[in-house]
Amino acid sequence: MGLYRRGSRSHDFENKGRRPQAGFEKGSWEMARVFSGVQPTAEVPHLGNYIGAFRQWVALQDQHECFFCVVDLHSLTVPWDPKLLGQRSRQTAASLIASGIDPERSVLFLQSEVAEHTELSWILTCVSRMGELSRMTQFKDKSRNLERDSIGTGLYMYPVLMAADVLAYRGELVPVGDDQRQHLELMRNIAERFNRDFGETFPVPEPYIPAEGARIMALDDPTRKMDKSSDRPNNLIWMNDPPEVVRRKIARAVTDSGREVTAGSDKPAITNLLTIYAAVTDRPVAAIEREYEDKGYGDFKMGLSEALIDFLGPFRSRYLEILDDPGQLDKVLDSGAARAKEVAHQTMQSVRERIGLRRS
Ligand code: AQP
Repeated sequence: MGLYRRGSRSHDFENKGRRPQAGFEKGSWEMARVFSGVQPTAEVPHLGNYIGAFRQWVALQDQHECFFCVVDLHSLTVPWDPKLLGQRSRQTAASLIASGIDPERSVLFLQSEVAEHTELSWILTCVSRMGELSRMTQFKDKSRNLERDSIGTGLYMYPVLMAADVLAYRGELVPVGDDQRQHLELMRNIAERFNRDFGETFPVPEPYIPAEGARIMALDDPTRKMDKSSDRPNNLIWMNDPPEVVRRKIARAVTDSGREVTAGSDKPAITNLLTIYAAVTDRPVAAIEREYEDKGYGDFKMGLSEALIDFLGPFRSRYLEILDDPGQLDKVLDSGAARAKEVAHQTMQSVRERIGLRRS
């Protein structure tokens, strides 16, 4: 390896010692095993994926043992195109490297290439309860407009596969956006139940959710989350949006009444745009509020567009560069899968032993 440069941006989490910085949820890890994943449900991720998840992943890889996964099996829980899936998995892996994931420090792989995820998922299915799965709001949201008879079982079982993803590596810290909070709680319950019934096997994973930017909202509706699978193209900024598209989407972004550029519960749209601005420029929201004190929404939106364009430019060129060398990307994913398999295989040996899957 060694052909990929380090991420174009490093965030100020670096050199902060071996503990999660203040503002993150519980935990004080010196050195943890980190696991997280992203679904290949689009060509590239959106800005919400980056701010809510990837930028924490990039920072964590400096001091922790990290496993990052393109969770292609998860993407089968909603309708998919078999002709596109493989390509999207590759593009999503390239997006992670372009965002700053360094395959020399982090294990990067495709979920479906490590069969232990599905094996453990079945075992954990037998440890999970219908009641707890039925309470998952993401399942309720995604199945709301479907007839009961046509709701895919995969959508229902999604959080169990997610628990298997993390527990197969005995993951301790799970950096995710706020929408995954409830799934993390379920994962913790499953781990605790397994440990109680079969003996201490899994660490109980802790969520690692940023204090700022954990839920980036849609540009066209600040009451809804920025979302890949929405049918409203102006809800999001794709990581590879060209400058003219960024300018158009930001110009059309919903604002609040008044003209002051300030964050607050009465200004959900401007608060969201300020959060994005702060994240892509590594500045505090208060500094941006001060910069626009005597200016209106027009100037603010122009400043935000240019900040986004500066931020996304390096991503776009690295992403294309990585896709241009498919052999190198294959090497990264092959070696990632081999390392992941080694670890997951060991976990499965103890799981099988503990639950009695053996000839005796
Ligand atoms: N709007 C968001 N704000 C902050 N974080 C977000 N994440 C997703 N949306 C936001 C975080 O990104 C990581 C990868 O997400 P995923 O691919 O697993 O998909 P998702 O959480 O179901 O949401 P998406 O990206 O909008 O995809 P679809 O529409 O396919 O469901 C996760 O850590 C997630 O929390």
